Amino acid sequence: MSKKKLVFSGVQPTGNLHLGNYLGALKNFVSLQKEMKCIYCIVDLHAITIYQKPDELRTNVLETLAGFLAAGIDPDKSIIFNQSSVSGHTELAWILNCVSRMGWLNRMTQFKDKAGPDKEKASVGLYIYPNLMAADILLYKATHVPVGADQKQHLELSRDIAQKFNNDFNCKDFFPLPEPLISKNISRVMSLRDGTKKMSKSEESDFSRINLKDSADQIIKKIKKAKSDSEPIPENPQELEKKPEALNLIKIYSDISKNSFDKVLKEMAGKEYSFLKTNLTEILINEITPVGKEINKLLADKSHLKQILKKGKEKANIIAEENLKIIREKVGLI
Ligand code: AQP
Repeated sequence: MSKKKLVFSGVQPTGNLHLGNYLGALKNFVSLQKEMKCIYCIVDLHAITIYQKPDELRTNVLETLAGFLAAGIDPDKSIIFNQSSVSGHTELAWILNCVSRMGWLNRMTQFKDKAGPDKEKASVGLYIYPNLMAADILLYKATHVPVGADQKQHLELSRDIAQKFNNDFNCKDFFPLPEPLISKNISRVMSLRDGTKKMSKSEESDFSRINLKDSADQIIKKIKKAKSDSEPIPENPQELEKKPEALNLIKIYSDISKNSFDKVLKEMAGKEYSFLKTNLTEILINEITPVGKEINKLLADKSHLKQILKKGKEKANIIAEENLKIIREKVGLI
């Protein structure tokens, strides 16, 4: 098996990037650039599994790219491109559709969440999305995939598909079994309004999330309105487990301030949530508003952004075509 480590991860261009994407994925993407070769993809084909207005999709691809760059992903170190520009993703996805099993897809909880109560009305693309995700990763024979905890199940499926391909086509170790890299401190940032739901771009209320482009004023208002608790902050972490919104705020504070959860809880115990909120607002403004300003600055030069995507596509395509040539041979395609 190739021992070369390679990172692949993707983000959907479905709207403003938020604190969940930033802490759960982007910060990890940035730090991994120091250790390994990385490929970061704007997964527009995943986005269209739910209808997107074409003009908005085009805008969102560039917004997402600007978010990557503003967070610190360096196009000279990492390959950055949009998924639909490398056709190997869809070709391999078809091959993997024929390897993956219906029973495996039926277990995917994200489909159940996103399809809602009337599954008959969901697109077929939404159902087979995890096979495309497996293709994204395996096309480059990536070994490591930084994701938020919400994507863990899809990554396990990618491993199952890789394993079955290797068995079916008698090529032990051809596809590496990709490993998830999940942020230890905060793997799932929750909604500011409902601590049982993850922070998400598609949640209707903008007060449920901190967007990377939020102004200091918006951050102040959102944290002020964020659900917490009427009683002081408890000392005991088990007490906090019963208060998911409060727990979420403390975890966010701990992650951004780079202090352990236990240390933060010790410091905050017995204090009112307003104390935590004041401190949290301050570090959020310091961390997030420079990223937002940089996104806006980058968006002012769209041709520069398109050039980065073009260069990234060319680099990605070379690796994809090399691997696909072997994959086609293994499957028996002439
Ligand atoms: N709340 C979150 N906490 C931690 N990590 C998160 N990620 C997303 N939300 C959170 C991680 O960000 C990466 C990119 O996610 P995505 O935008 O491609 O897809 P998603 O998980 O479907 O994100 P959203 O915000 O919920 O988008 P919509 O609303 O459009 O479906 C992934 O690594 C993800 O784990």
